[in-house]
Amino acid sequence: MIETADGFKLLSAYFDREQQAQLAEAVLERVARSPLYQPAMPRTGKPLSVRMTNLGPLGWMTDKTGGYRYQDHHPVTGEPWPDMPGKLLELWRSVSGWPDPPQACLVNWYGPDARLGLHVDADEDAKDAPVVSVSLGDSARFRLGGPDRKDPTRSLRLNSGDVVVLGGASRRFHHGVDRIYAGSSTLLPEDWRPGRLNLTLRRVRA
Ligand code: MD6
Ligand code: FE
Repeated sequence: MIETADGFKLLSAYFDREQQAQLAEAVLERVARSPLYQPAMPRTGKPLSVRMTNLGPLGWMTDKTGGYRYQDHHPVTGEPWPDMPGKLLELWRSVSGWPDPPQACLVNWYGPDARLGLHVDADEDAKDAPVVSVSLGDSARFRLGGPDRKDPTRSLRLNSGDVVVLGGASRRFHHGVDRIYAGSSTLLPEDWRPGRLNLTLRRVRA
């Protein structure tokens, strides 16, 4: 486990293989009902390489016309997002240090060539609640910087079962995913390989 004074935590192998498999099954069953869609950048409409869906009362999304936002329904099906699996609520209670439950779980899907540019999670009114993330499937190279885009960054490998907490000052640090190590995990069912799932739990409303 890595813990730094700025509130960043990496809980390596937080979930064992059996727990990862149970969590993946619970998430993929929900993704079957609330399918991944291709988000797009505000204004330009440039597609992101990561595909997304959400679980819980609110979901984060972005498209050309509406920009970055939270909404209570799937943009394609129009249905409410599925509930969050109990295991994720339990994880939040154990590691967030926050009294209220998460309101959103963003499900990010990375194929072997997907990446996520350096960004700050800044679309939440609840700016002080931590963000808790879980990685499942193939490993990724995660980049963590500082509050300023120009701050130096370091890279960390995130493996299946790892949990990251961005709390305290690190809640406003830049971060992104540089690459996926395709084929590094056998956790996910074959039709989901190669690839990586990342789940991020958040408080949204203040
Ligand atoms: C990812 N994660 O690991 C992308 N954001 O695929 C994030 O963007 C992230 O891991 C906020 C807090 C933790 C995270
Ligand atoms: Fe993020």
